[in-house]
Amino acid sequence: MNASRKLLLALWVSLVQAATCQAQAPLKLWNIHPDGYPVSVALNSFAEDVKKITDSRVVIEVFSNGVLGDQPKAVQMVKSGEVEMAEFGLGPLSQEVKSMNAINLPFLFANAEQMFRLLDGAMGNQFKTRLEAGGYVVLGWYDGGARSFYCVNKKLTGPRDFAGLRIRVQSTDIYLELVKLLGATPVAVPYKDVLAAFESGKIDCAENNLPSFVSAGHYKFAKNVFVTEHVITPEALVMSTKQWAKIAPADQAKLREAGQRSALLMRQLWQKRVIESREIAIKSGVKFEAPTEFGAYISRMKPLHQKYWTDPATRTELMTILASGIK
Ligand code: BDP
Repeated sequence: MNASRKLLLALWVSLVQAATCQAQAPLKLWNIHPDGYPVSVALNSFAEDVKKITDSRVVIEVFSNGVLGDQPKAVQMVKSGEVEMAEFGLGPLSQEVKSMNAINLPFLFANAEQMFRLLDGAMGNQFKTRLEAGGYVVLGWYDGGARSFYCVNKKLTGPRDFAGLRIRVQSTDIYLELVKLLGATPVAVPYKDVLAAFESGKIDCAENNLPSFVSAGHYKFAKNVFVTEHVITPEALVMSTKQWAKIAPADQAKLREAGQRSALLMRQLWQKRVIESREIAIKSGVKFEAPTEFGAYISRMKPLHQKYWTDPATRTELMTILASGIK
């Protein structure tokens, strides 16, 4: 081949490459949280990381603040492949893969380390396999924090105080049951609408972790926090299984590496954010109260625990958790 032909060929190859790159639309990553929140920071860093390590073969655009829709909608969009990626709380994912309910039971873990020891090991890998079959490839386990109750005009000090309260929950079986067992009425409201529900008086209380309590503005209404830490839960960075199949195996491996790195970053940022959120809340007049003993709450949860202990879908996981000697 003479020199001018070689040059022509090289030019043609680079034109084709450029055209292919342009044709590749960025993958959409759904996120409910605002900029600066640990999840958002970790997702942006994930997107940058992926672009770099795949030489821009995989480009991700993060859509924060739930601009693509609320969580129930996002779950469906990821499953169908309409949105390629998302960072979800465990609730919707355990509706898909029943065995995941095991790690979302109330008063199971004392801290996130216990939970991550299991999730970063064989149990987490098994959940990943099942979730993949259900439509979600897990790229990293994020921290969903320790969730506690908070109310407007009502100070909770003991189990009896829950009677008759309307408490916002995610539309997930465990949360609905948990609130009922406390003697209150669960009201399922999407996360984005909780603030308005407080404002309009539709709910008396909600439950969440401290960073969400503050970043979503709930602390401006609900001035009484009851630190039950009833659920310590993970979240997950996931990719639609349908879209995953379109990624070359070498790049899939890179996405997994970057996902894990982003999860570790998120978990670090989380600790700091919890402390900062508590300070912001205290400064604005929020009062924190903690139960003096948990026996009464745990015994109220018996039917919930019994249900999942006898369910074959969760029994093995619960036995593994018990055998891991977490307490
Ligand atoms: C936040 C979680 C988010 C949930 C939300 C909720 O990060 O995934 O959707 O709570 O309560 O803490 O709905």
